[in-house]
Amino acid sequence: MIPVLKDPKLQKQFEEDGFVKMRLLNENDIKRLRDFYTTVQAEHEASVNEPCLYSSVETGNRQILVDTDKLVKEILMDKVEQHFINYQAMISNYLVKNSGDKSELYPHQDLLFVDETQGCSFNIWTPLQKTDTKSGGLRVLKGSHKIQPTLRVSPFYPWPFTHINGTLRGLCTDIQTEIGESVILNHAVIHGSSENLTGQPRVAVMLGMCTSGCDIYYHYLPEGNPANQIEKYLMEPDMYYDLQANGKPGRGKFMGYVSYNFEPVKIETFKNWVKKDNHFTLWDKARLLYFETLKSN
Ligand SMILES: O=C(O)CCC(=O)C(=O)O
Repeated sequence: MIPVLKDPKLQKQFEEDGFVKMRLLNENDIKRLRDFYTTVQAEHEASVNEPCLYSSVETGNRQILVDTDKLVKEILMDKVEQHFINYQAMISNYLVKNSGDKSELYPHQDLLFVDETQGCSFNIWTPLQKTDTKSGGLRVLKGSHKIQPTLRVSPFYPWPFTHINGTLRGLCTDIQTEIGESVILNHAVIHGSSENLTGQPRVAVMLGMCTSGCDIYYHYLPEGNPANQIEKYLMEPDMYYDLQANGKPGRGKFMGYVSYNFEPVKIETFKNWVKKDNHFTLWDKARLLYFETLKSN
């Protein structure tokens, strides 16, 4: 894999686990990001369709997206330059998780942006307050980006892991972050976030990144289209400002239709990954391979 992190140890960890935690920002940086959020908070909250988790994209306000991206990059890109190599930055967003006992985000993967045989794409996820299992912290299934290649399209598709989602959820590792820490998260790794019970919205900023030199794609499956009619677009990062409410790109070069078989991952494929993966204890391996029925929730 072409490295994206300068530190070989962190790169190795990122390749093996699918994520790595780093301290990139200081308290003043975080304060600037918080202060700006207070100026756009009302518009974020007014646009909430999804009661638990919402992002700047849902405001439908291009100016908010442009201004957010400018500020995030002004604050973050120096640090990115210090720690990353072979990268291109895409766009950034606020990602807000409301407080509530139904606010857990179940395991999923993020969209596919690049040909993952050639490079990778990832988020730099930076919460603006401490996070843990009671305040919307991230949860990651270490190494799960290696289970099998996947095409992840927008806005909806039959996720190939749904039938074992309950099992995956139980295998995730909770990540705690202090103020100023970021999680670098491969878009292909299975992840979610824990509930937020703080009584306050949990606000994070996310900057999308990918390996330099990779073409950036967006796959759109219009509601009702069969899986052999996925629209594939070649994108420039700023084209993500212009996604329409239904998820269709307003700009982007249409490359043609692609077809994909979204069939559920085979239990045998999952078990082969468990056998080979070195994140599990011997007991977990035995349990998953021989004793337990994998479950959907
Ligand atoms: O911010 C969160 O709670 C979840 C983030 C996430 O799942 C994502 O970036 O895909």
